[in-house]
Amino acid sequence: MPDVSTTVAGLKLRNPTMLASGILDETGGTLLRVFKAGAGAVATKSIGPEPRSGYKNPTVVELDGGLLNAMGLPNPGVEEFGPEVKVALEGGALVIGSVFGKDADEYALVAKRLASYGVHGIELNLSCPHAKGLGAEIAQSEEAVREFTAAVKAKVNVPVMPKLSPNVSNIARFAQAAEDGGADAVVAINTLKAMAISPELRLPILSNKVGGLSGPAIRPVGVRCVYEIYEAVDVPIVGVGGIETSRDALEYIMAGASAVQIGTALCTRGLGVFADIVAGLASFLEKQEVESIATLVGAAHG
Ligand code: RRO
Repeated sequence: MPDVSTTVAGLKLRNPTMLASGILDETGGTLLRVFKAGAGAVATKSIGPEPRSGYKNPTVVELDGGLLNAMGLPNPGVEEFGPEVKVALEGGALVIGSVFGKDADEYALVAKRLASYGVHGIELNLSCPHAKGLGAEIAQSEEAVREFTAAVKAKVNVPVMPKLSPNVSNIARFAQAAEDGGADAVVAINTLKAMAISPELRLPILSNKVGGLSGPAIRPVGVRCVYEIYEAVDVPIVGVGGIETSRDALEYIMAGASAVQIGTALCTRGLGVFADIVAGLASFLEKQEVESIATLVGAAHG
């Protein structure tokens, strides 16, 4: 049996699939359900210091190649979220707590609180494509990425993984900034800044007008970003963006990802997507007579 396990920033995952932040991840029950369905780890919805209701509807619209969303960081706040993390951890899930805030101190405070609940790692959402003062600007500043990462690293003892934005001209420089700040891994990519307009209404469909595009349409962008980051940093990469099948996952892995996250595909393929991808990876390894998934990380770099 080929070895599909992977290690990311010291975290041993039974397989390289993870639940991406933003879907089925606001309660301990759903996080645990996704883990039991086969995910190697689960990332929580991005959690801030206080409860937030998010934007008015419409917050999501289905497009040809994926989903466009502007949820507006809805979340129960870090204090309320404690019992949810506990449910997921007690059920045996490997949990990555996703964090946002308005400044480096808030990120550090929320990360510290999540770490105190026992999460195995922290993902820093430095890349929400549309929330003013809560990600969109941080994503555009290499200095902010470095500073926020360092502030969180100083407060927690679990691995810290900044999630980077594709909405920049050179994502590799942002990955280097994260590495300089002490990141243990980087996650790439968040959604692409985008808009859809209703011709009948003559208006943008989302209440926030601008949102983030996810799903198969963005996969080649994500693969390119991971490929560029792999050549620029020494830390592990978690690839995300449009992965639906084992072949999609293999593209990211060969571009340089040690693990991959799956989000939008849960809407189109259901919870079975994790087991399907893992089975496909195992069968690919067997056919190619490769012993472990780890050997394929970065294979496309020649
Ligand atoms: O909540 C959102 O609207 C959202 C977030 Br925090 C994010 O990081 N990426 C995205 O597409 N939507």
